[in-house]
Amino acid sequence: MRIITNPEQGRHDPPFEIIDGRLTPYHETPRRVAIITEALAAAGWPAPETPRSFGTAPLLAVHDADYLAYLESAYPAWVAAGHPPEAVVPCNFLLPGLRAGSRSPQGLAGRYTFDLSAPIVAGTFAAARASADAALTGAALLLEGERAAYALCRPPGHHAARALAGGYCYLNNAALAAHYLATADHRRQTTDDRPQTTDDQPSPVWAMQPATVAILDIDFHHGNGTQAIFYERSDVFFVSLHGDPEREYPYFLGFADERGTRAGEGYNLNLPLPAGVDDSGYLPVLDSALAALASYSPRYLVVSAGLDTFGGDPLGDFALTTACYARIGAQIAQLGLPTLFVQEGGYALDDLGRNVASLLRGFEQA
Ligand code: SP5
Ligand code: ZN
Repeated sequence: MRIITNPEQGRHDPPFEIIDGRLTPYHETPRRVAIITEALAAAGWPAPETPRSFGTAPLLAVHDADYLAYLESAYPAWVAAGHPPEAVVPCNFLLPGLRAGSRSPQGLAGRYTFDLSAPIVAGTFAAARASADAALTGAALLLEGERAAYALCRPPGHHAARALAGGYCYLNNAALAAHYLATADHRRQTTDDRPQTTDDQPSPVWAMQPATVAILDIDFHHGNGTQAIFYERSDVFFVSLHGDPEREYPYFLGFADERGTRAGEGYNLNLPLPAGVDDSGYLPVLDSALAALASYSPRYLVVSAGLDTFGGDPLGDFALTTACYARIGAQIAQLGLPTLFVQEGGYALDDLGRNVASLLRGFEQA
């Protein structure tokens, strides 16, 4: 399978984060890409490809324009205001009962960020765009007929919502790819020169029958951003296995009773799991997630591939083994769908490369 990653992604390298009240070196480091790239090369995969540039239009389909403008301008505005050059990190958060008026660098950071793990440095926006381009290129490869692709994204994306950064995420790579796949037919029809429909004409068939896409999120943490982006939509089905938010980050979404609203009702499935889940506890739950996904009959599959479910991960409390990722990959392959793997979390640096290789090899050899 083809591997896509962009050297520009390395420009995002924040110095620290604050976890559980402690100042900590940043877990989501550029070394993660080097580690994965080296492991895949050692296991015989072809060299990674550099993504195409998709520009701003696909980003605007998923994220708000004012949020994108913030991501682009936040660092220079922060430094110009005399704040320390290490990183943009909010001290205050815009919570219910407070007013969104302040356009100061601190006011905007508190409005567009939901935790202390999404610092913005000079290269953050360029890196996030490069990462999004990798995911969009993977989606384009599926549209061109590839069976599968692996977008080696970082920064990751699944915690980022329409206008919120958090949890190492700025642009939601998996959501961008899923939306791109779901609207491919529509784009094909509207970018040719056939007459546009007017109000008194019936909608054309392609507008009534969008391609359906499923997102399977296997990162240890619930993909709150992806869920929120598609919560009212029926053309993208979201299913996630993750640490129960009753005890784990992101705490405020990811419960089993979140099933989607309005047109999206029934198109969101959360499977929160207890601490210590091992291979034998995880794989049957994955089976049920895949059964639900298959009954939706999607045309494409996007996998938010986090490896922080590994037993040795510093941020997760599951106990999966390297061998389990091959079985996860094989089970996913059984669906027989064009599949895009999008890299999310995974912080056990000594094992991360082997775990990714196991997942992709399991998929390819199924
Ligand atoms: C993409 C991704 O995986 N983002 C994760 C961000 C998690 N940030 C907060 C982690 C809180 C960890 N809590 C302590 C765990 C000790 N077992
Ligand atoms: Zn995670």
